[in-house]
Amino acid sequence: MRVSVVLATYNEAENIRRIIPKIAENLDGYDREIVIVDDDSPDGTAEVARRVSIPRRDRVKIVIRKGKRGLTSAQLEGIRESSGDVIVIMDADGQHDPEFVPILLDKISEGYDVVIASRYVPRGSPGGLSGIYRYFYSVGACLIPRVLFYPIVGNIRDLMSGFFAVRRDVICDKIEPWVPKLLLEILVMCRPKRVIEVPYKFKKRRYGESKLTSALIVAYIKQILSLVKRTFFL
Ligand SMILES: Nc1nc2c(ncn2[C@@H]2O[C@H](COP(=O)(O)OP(=O)(O)O)[C@@H](O)[C@H]2O)c(=O)[nH]1
Ligand SMILES: [Mg+2]
Repeated sequence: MRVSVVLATYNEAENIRRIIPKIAENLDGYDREIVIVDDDSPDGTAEVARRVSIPRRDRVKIVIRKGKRGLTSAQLEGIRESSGDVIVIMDADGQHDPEFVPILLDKISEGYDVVIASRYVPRGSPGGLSGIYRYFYSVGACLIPRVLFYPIVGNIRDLMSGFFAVRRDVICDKIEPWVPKLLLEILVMCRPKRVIEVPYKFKKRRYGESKLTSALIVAYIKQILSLVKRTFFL
């Protein structure tokens, strides 16, 4: 099994400096690469990534996109640029713990197509979400697609997770790059058969700021509407 860890970054210089060695350490022994897709961050994230990757240059690929923004489109670009048969999607800001990646990969080895680090199953926790408002947004935002797409996603609780492992062969071409939530798109549009959640305790962002804005909330509502249209009306 070859593993590609895909990290989309925007202004994560301090975080990327720490996470690259940690991922490398935790995936020691795996056939793996790290693919970073940076949208030309003004804080020099890509340069920092390049510097900390020098000792492991052959296994870190840095893609810099100019004049483009957007998390999912960056992640899709990373997937296209990667070569693993298993992809791990995670954030670079410290909220997703590299120590958890081998746990996700163990489940892939057991035969699952998608393994989700889940905040909303027993022993999982959304602890690192900044504030009660974020918490309700996240819970509410999960509930809507759970109800709408119940026949497709069944009992999966954390449809909004940004931390998961997926086999490349289940990623289909029906994913829209403008949507904010890649996992939801994969689950609803690509319909992987074997999906499992593993409890995960969400961490606090280490440095820098969240990019969650009201524009992203609007984009999320648009994603749900678009999924409804593509699922039930096309
Ligand atoms: N390349 C790229 N990465 C992004 C963009 N927006 C967010 N990210 C990255 O996506 C990850 C999650 O973003 P974050 O702001 O922490 O979202 P939150 O956890 O929902 O608050 C981080 O690694 C960000 O640097 C973007 O427009 N382009
Ligand atoms: Mg974050």
